[in-house]
Amino acid sequence: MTPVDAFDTMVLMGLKKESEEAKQLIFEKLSFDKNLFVQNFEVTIRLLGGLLSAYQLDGDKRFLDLAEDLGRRLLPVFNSTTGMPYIYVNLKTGETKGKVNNPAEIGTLMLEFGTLSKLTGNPVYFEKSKKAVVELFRRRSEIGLVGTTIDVETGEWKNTASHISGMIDSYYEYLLKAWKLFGDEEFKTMYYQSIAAVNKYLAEKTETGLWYGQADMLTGKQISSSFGALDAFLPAVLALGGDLERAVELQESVYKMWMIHGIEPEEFDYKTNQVKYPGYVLRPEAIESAYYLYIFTKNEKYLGMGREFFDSLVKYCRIEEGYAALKNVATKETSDQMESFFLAETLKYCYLFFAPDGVIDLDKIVFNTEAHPLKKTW
Ligand code: DMJ
Repeated sequence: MTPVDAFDTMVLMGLKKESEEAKQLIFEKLSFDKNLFVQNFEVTIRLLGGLLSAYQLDGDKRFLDLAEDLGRRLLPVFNSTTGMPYIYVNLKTGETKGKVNNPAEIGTLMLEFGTLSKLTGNPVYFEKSKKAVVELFRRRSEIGLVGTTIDVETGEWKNTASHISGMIDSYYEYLLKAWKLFGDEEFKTMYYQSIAAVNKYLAEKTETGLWYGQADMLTGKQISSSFGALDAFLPAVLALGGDLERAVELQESVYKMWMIHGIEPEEFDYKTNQVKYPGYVLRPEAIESAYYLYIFTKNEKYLGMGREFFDSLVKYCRIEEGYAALKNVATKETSDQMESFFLAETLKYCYLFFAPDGVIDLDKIVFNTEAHPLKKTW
């Protein structure tokens, strides 16, 4: 997982020796012929997305062959009655499990499966991942919100809490980005309808600024004022969707949350001002949003924000062996953990603030949710 997730970051940074080593390692050792259950969403965004962007950046066809082999093995996830995917699939047997899934894991497959179809000429990946999203969107409530969990066999909602946090977050991101990458207007309509409901029922202005909380998807009634590190993806998406005003306002709140302890907590209650979960697992979202705002506004303030975020990573998370997640952002106690998204995303966005012009052109590429750049070559 790690060399694949990190490969394009190394390429963009011009780390030739390291990327060459990673490439050799991938071709020598990576095999999906394993009797193993994997989580479709994680494998799709990290491995399938990583292999596709590796292919587009490097040109070696073996990356695409690996991606196609993986894509074929993941396809059985869509064999539910509704067409929405199961959570897990066995890479060898095609057996599936996990029928209670969530919008993020159902709706964050389109960019990778769609790109695989475009690059291989086989439409099946695009069609199945699109049907999954459409089926999910169709089941939104009358006021336009989705819940946290849904049974992919019956189509029945199991948890009706609506929010922009983990388990829903990147569903919105991919509605917008699927339109940007494939030019498919149906995604455009689904995104703007969905984000209107999110802004109406989940956004809230308090004396500390603009925040997004949680509400019941059926009634729109607020159930929690929790905001967290994952929610910080939204300013980037709002900006990409053209709503710079809300993006700027929300990024102010994200910055405030980061500054409570000099590095952001996983969860925070914006009404009580209490940190609810004090860990930091090296997440990228706050940095990613600052990067998008820098690109879209050209305001140097976001460059400064990027530098501050990066400096705090170095100050609190750098250890001899790499970078460590924090158990507690107040005490800065580290844990023995570094997720691969730290290399795929967090460091990539940090670097891009200061990268030479032209390394990334947001008019030509779309980042998947794991920061793998996908290029519209079709
Ligand atoms: C990443 O794997 C992706 O960004 C995903 O959308 C959310 N979780 C992590 C980073 O926080």
